Parts: sequence; C-alpha cells; structure tokens
Amino acid sequence: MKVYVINGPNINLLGTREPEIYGYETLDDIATKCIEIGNKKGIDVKFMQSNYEGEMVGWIQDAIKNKIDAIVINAAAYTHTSIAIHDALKSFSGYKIELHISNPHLRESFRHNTFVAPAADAVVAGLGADGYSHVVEMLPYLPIPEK
Ligand code: CA2
Repeated sequence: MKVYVINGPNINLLGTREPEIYGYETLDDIATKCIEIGNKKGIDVKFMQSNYEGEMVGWIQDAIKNKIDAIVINAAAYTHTSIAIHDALKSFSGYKIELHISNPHLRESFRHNTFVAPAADAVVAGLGADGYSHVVEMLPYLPIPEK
C-alpha cells in the first residue's frame, strides 16, 4: 500500500511555536515515526509539506497519476478556504482522510468550515501530533479500494 501524507502551510513550524496547541514534536519527528510504523506494516508512507496551495494540488494530482492508495491530508489553513484542494481531492478515487492536530471546532469560528471534509472518507481531529501515527496504524483496517 502506498500513502501520501500531505501537509499545508505553517505545519513546518511544528515544535517551534504554539506548543500548547500543536505540541513539541517537529514534522520530521512525526514523519520518522509514521515511516517506521509503515515499514513494519508494509505501507510506503511519503510525507510532504508545502506553504503553497498549487503545490498541494499538484501532489494530489501526482497521487492520481502514481496510483497511490490513500491520502492523509492536513491542509492547515487551506482546509477552511481552498476549493482547489477540494476539487483535486474529488478527482482522487483512493481513500482520503482529513487530519488535524487540534480540533478546529473548539477554536475560532473561521476554522469551523472545512472544504476538505466533504471530499474525504474520514476525519481525524484533536488527537494531537499522535493523530498521524494512529492513522497509519489504522490503514490496514480501513476499506481502501484495491488499485
Ligand atoms: O490543527 C490542525 O492541524 C490545523 O490544521 C493547523 C492549522 C490551522 O490553520 C487549522 O485550523 C488546524 C495551522 C497550522 C499552523 O501550524 C503551526 C505550528 C506551529 C506553530 C505555528 C503554526
């Protein structure tokens, strides 16, 4: 199984600021843990992060071209604004999981709308940085279509 974990703007700052919301782990720490878990389970996990909406759309299109089985996406602030990411996800026929470190519904009202959720099979939010590794652990048990 091949999985892309796509992260949006400012997620590269994890572990450096706002630890009360996002914790102390860096994105590299999280990626290393997920790749290790994936290796044990025969899952090829590729982590990526961009501050640019178009680059994220490009990676979703790459996932289609490369017959990736599942996308885990923390679109960060683009979750709440991006119809382009929504449209790209709709074109991807594999399994899609929206992920957030915090629970946006407990935060400012501008974080309550998500353009990702209506294009996703599952949503994980509020489990902290551990949400990423929990999702990778879960992948073998999810109804992911054969490619
Ligand atoms: O909780 C999440 O994972 C979010 O997707 C994080 C986004 C936010 O806009 C979403 O509403 C919820 C923000 C990511 C910013 O990451 C930072 C990490 C450390 C320091 C500053 C920002």
